[in-house]
Amino acid sequence: MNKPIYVTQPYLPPLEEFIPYLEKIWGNKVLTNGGPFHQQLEKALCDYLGVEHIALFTNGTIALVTALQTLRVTGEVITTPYSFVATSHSLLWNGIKPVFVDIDPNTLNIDPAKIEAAITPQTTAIMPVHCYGHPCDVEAIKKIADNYNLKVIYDAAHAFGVQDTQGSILRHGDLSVLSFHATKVFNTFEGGAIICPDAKTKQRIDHLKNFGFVDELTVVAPGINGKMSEFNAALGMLQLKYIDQALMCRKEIDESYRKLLKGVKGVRCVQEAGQAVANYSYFPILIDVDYPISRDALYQKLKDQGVFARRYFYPLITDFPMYRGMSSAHRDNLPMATDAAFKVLCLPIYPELLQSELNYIVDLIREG
Ligand code: T4K
Repeated sequence: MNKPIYVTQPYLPPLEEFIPYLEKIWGNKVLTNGGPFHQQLEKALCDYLGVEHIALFTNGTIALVTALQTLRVTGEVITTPYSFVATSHSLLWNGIKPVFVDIDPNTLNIDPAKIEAAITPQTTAIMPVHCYGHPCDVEAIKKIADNYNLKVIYDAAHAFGVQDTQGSILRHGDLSVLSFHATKVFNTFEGGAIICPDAKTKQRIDHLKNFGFVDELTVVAPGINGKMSEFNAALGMLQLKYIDQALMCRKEIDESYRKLLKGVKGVRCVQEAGQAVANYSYFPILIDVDYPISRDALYQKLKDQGVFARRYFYPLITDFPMYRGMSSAHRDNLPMATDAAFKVLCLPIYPELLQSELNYIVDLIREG
């Protein structure tokens, strides 16, 4: 292959279609602070995602940090080590101690059966991740949270558009947080959002993302600047027009990988976790010991041939220096997450990936 094949490539609508949006911004000179595109995108995303309230953010990480502030979470929060480091960093930014529990080896999401044993008098919340857009066991998590009076904040960075049989996966928990980063299914270059259940909570989030301002003279909390700009919101409006098409392409790629990789010894495709509507945001495979070469050797081989697969999520969050001294970070406490981190490889998946490129990738994997 002549051109490199990355793990993902952002979808961009035709440039000329963005010009009218820019002309509007240039015309009214409202660049940020909840302007018309910001308002339009909040409304459009509520409609598209089937949720009641959404607050847009400059990125998913600031949205996570603000979600914890919104619910005044303190003390200890139970979370997963098998995620992007922003999940637990958002806890440290709030002076909260992450307590890591292991994952379910099938879904690679936090294992609800392990949560109860990690609860202490300091525990105030659970922060699970819908990893790769595969829904967590939301019912089991809710039961534990209700029993122990804990808040639940879902890191739903990967879960744009995912639905269970009753509707959006984002309606679960007290809050859900999305990322609209360039590498995500739906992107606004940089961006993110908090989904919340009621108007009062949305108002608190809106204050917190705007320095805590309620009006010109009143500041009610030590808020941050987390506002999405008009440029990003306008781009979001345009991207929404193409999202169904993009999801359809991803579905076809997912199906093609599953078909072609079937029967390749030592290669396991991660199962879908029973979602009614999936978003195919990642295509993780697990490289078992009976594959002819190691996961890292395969990663390097693909790279040498211009295929930039990624080992999401290796190293585990708990292997980074700011976490590894914590007792819950010990590998003995996290055997399933450790195993997955050493086996996983996320293959390229994005709307414009060609079938010929996919065949090329699969052929390289088949060769071993
Ligand atoms: N929670 C979870 C569970 C998350 O996965 C993330 C982000 C967050 C929270 C935080 O949300 P944000 O604050 O980011 O909104 C990427 C992303 O930077 C990050 O957003 C994402 N998760 C994470 C899983 O992946 P990198 O360092 O692997 O990205 P990078 O720059 O190596 O990009 C991967 C490939 O994508 C490149 O090889 C080429 C392609 N690419 C990337 C960019 C940025 C492009 O073609 N164009 C681009 O502009 O972290």
